[in-house]
Amino acid sequence: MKRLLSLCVTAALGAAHGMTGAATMDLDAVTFQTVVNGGVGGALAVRHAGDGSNRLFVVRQGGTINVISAAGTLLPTAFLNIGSGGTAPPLGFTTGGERGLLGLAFHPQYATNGRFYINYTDGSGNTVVAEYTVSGGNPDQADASSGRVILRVYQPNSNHNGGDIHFGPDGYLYIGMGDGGSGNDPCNAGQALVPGDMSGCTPGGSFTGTPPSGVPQGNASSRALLGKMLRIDVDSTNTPVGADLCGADTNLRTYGIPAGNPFAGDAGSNASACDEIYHYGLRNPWRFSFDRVNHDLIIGDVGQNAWEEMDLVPGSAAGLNFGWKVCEGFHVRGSTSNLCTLAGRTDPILEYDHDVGVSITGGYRYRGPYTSISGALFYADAYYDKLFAATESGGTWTLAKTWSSNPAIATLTGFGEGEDGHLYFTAMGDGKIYRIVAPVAPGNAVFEDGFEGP
Ligand SMILES: [Ca+2]
Ligand SMILES: [Ca+2]
Repeated sequence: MKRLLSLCVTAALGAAHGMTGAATMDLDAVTFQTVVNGGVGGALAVRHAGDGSNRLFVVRQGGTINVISAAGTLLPTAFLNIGSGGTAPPLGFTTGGERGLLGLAFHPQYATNGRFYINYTDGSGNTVVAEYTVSGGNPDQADASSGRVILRVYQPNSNHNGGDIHFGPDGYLYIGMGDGGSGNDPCNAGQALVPGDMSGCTPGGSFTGTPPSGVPQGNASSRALLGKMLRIDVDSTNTPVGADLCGADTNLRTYGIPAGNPFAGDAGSNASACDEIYHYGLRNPWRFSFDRVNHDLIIGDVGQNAWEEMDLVPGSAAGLNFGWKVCEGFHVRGSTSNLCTLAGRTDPILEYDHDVGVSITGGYRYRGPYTSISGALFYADAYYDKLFAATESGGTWTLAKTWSSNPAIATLTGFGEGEDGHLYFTAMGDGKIYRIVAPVAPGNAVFEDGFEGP
C-alpha cells in the first residue's frame, strides 16, 4: 500500500505543479497518517538532517533522539541519549515539566561536517545549547561524548524555557528563549535589551557548581537573553568592536555575532544591549519555524492568562519587538478588550483567547507535496487538543479550520518537516508521529494508508 501511495502521489504531482494559494485550498480533505505507531513518548519535534538520507529525527523530552529510516522504520537504538541510561551532557541534565531535551538543529553543512546542535535543560535548571557530532562509522549514531557547550543561559524558574532552535536560511543559529518563567515576566525580560534593565531583578544569574575544565560556566549577564529570539554564528568566534556578549563565557569564546544583528556593537542605542538578540518582546516561543519558500520566521508565543499568539517576521527583518509583557496578543496584557498601544511593537498575525485554548504550539506553513493545502499555516493548542489551519490573503491571516476531538491531536507539542517537505506532528501523550495528508490537487482523492481522518 505504501508503494502504491508514493506512485500515485508522484504521478499526480506533475499534473498539479504550480497550483498554490488560498484559491485552491482544500482543508476539509486533510487527514492524519500514522507514521510511527507508538514508541516515541515525549516527542516534541521532528527534524531532518538535510543530508539526502530522507531520515526523520524525533526529539524527545526525556533526552533521546530517535531515527526513523527513509523506509519508515523506527530504529531500535537512539541516535543520541543524554537522559536516563544514556551519556549525560557536559553540564548535566534535568527533565520534567517544561524542562528536558527541547530542541535539535542540524548544521546546514551536516552532510560534510556531521555537526548538530541541541537545546536542553542542564543539571542546574539552566538553558544550554550544545554542539555534537555524528559518530565516525554509523550515520544513525551520534558520538555521545562529543558534546561541547556553545551557550548557557541562566534560568531563574522552571517554566518558560522556550527551547526550539533552527538554522535560518542565512546559515545562523536561531534560539527561542522564554522569559525565564514564574508569571507575568517579573523581571521584565521581554523588554530588557540591557542586563541592567531587569526592573529591579538581579540581572546576573548565579550559576551553581563548577563545570569541568574547558566547559563554559556561563555569563552572569545571560539573564538578559530571556524573552528573546537570539541569532548566533556557530562557525566563528568573531564579534563586533565593543561587543556586548551577554551569553559568552569570559575566557571561552564559543560563538560569533553575525553582521546585521540589530544590537551588535556599541553604536548609538546599541550600547550595552546584548549582541545576541535578534528579536524581543517574547514570553515563551515554545516552537517556531522558517518558511522554506519565502524564509519568513513564524513564532508561536505562549500567552499568560488571556491570549495565545502567532508572530511572523517577514524575510530578513531584524530587531522586532513583539510586545511582551506590555502586550499579550493584540491586546494590553491580561485585557480582553483594550488593544495594545506600545510604540514600535509588531502585532501578531493571529491570536486566540483562552476559551479556544491556553498553550499555542507554533507551527509551519505547509510547503509539502500536497498542493491542495499549499501555504496553509498549521499550528495547535497542546492543552485543548486542537489543530488549526490559517490562510493568508493580502497579508491578512484568517483561521480557516479547526480540528478537535481526535486522538491524533491530543497534546500536540511539536511539528517538523521532512527533507521532501512533508509536514509531521508529534503527540506527546501517545508516542506517535503523524503526517499531514491531503489531496495532491483539489478534488483529487486523498492518498493515505494510515489514520482515519477527522
Ligand atoms: Ca550591543
Ligand atoms: Ca506579542
